[in-house]
Amino acid sequence: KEQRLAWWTNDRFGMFIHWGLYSMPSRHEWVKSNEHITDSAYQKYFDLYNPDLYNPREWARMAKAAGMKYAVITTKHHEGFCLFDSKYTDYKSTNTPVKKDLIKEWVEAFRAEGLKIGFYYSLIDWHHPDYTIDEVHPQRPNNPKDYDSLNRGRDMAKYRTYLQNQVRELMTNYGKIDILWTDFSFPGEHGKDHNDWNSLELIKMIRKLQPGILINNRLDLGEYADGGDFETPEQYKVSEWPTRNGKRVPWETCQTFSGSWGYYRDETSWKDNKQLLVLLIESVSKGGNLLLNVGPTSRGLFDTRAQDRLKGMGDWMQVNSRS
Ligand code: FUL
Repeated sequence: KEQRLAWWTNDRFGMFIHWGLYSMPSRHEWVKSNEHITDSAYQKYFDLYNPDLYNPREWARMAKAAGMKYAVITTKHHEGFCLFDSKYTDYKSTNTPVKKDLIKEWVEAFRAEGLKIGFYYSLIDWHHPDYTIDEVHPQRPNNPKDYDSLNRGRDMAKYRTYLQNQVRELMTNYGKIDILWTDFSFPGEHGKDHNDWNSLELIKMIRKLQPGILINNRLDLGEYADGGDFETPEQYKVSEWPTRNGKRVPWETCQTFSGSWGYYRDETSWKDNKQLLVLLIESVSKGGNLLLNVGPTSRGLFDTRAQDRLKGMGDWMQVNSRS
């Protein structure tokens, strides 16, 4: 495990990218859930999805100039829309006006700039007809008695096969993948745990297909032998190097510029350059990595506020980075 993690521990700084249909309304990647938008009302974003200014080489150049060494992109977020050409769904970018496997182009572009490649994959899926309604996803029913009727006809076993198939595609069709960043739903009476994802089987398959890959800790396998390669404190600064059973663990904090992960045009809570640098420096000084998120616009651009901040990081990294 330590050997697997060697490059990652050295590189320290990566770019997270949250991109999907939610970039169009531009008010949070959870917009469908937050605003209780129905499938049919959400359909317009699929029908119109056309990031005509998408140029992943430019994104990769900005990441590299910021001093980032790896990047992780949402291949599918909770909304269920796939940015890659999956055989197992029609809900994918190739069927929208853009007509492209956006992930394929992204992988080629980021690899060409020498960045390591990471895939985020949401185990949660608000669109799949077999994904059962739980305490959080797509949203908690008003009356707990409604779980049964809402979930009639939904079959998590079928959804598990779907997710396994999609992860296999991601691990097979895009060459060497350096990181898999899964995202789960919380355990609880009406929540989900590793049995819902069949995490043990999933992790076996992933390791077989991509022997060197790093996997985050969001398969809910905490106490098992292969609980994931690193911890993922989200949106907070750790006060000291996190430990498990008294031993320091590898960790990466993921953070946004402004609060939302998906593009949120009107958010005004952007961190300034100094805050972001402090975040990087404090994380590294406590043995951690920083995965800093950009939410591109629906046309495929980085907002100028994001560009300014990346530039600020780059100016500092140019003088202070170890490589
Ligand atoms: C969370 C998700 O719900 C957010 O939308 C985001 O993707 C973050 C990195 O993980 O659990």
